[in-house]
Amino acid sequence: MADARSIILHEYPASPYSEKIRLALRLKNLAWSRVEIPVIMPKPDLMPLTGGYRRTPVMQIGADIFCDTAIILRELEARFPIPTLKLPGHEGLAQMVAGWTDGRWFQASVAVIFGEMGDKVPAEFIKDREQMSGQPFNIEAMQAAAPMMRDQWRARLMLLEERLQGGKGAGAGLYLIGTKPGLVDVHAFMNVWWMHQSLPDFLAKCFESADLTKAWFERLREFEGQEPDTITSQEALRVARAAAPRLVAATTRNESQQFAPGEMVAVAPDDYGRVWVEGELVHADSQRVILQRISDEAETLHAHFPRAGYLVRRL
Ligand SMILES: N[C@@H](CCC(=O)N[C@@H](CS)C(=O)NCC(=O)O)C(=O)O
Repeated sequence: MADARSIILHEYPASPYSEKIRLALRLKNLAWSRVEIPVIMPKPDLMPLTGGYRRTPVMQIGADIFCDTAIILRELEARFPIPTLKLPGHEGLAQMVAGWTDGRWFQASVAVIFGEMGDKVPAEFIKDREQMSGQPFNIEAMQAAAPMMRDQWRARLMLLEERLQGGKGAGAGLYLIGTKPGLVDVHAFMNVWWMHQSLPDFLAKCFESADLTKAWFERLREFEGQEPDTITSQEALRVARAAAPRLVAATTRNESQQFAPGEMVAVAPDDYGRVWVEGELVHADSQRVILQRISDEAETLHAHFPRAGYLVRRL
């Protein structure tokens, strides 16, 4: 039974970004519930929680809603610091690595995986992703580029191998930084996991010259963690309605746009799915912005977004 303290992940099984969070939850051995959300719009029970943010995953704890894996991981680390994934040597670096795993490497995964699926990609999916990105989701172009993108993909995987080789000399080599799994591993895991789900033969071929990366991937996959409960989207709304957002000091500091608590602002991702979520600014610092929103279905909510990769403007 989910309650105001439960971690509720709004996700779908095939989502690679959700796998980052599922892995972090397994590594931390946390209890969690899940709501399976649609792969394409509409997502009618998610919108009241997020105010329009549509991407996957979204984490909910009571009436606090965390949009984007960067802020989800930051919050999990803050609320559940043991065992920590923020290892010495990861601070800041993990999110820099995420810029690479979520950017160029993810784009290579998209081209390889959808290029391979070709005609099997459903028309509604293509339409949805075109609407989300404002750009053509051109399967033919992906098919044509797939052989070159496979090379790209493997080149990126081999950087993990180099890293693990380097670590080995220092007596480690089990994880990307040192002997324990941390946030750098969580980010790097995503594309490898997605390829494993989608094109295991291609991944096996890449692994032929990447023994350490293969062992690293298997090692991370062995963490079992706790099985989540599946709850309905209606139940998640009920949890939000029954809860109050966690108390947070209304503060802003050194804001270059001089935002002050209480102002009406809007927040949107700077890449795709650029829906502006509107609300009253509660808190802003260099890595987080919190908006207070009131929705008919869930009453008062706090929506949390990262700063890097999210635009904030005064309404
Ligand atoms: N920066 C976001 C990216 C999330 C993302 O792009 N997720 C994909 C699914 S894995 C997505 O939202 N696809 C569209 C959708 O699910 O509606 C994050 O780190 O959470």
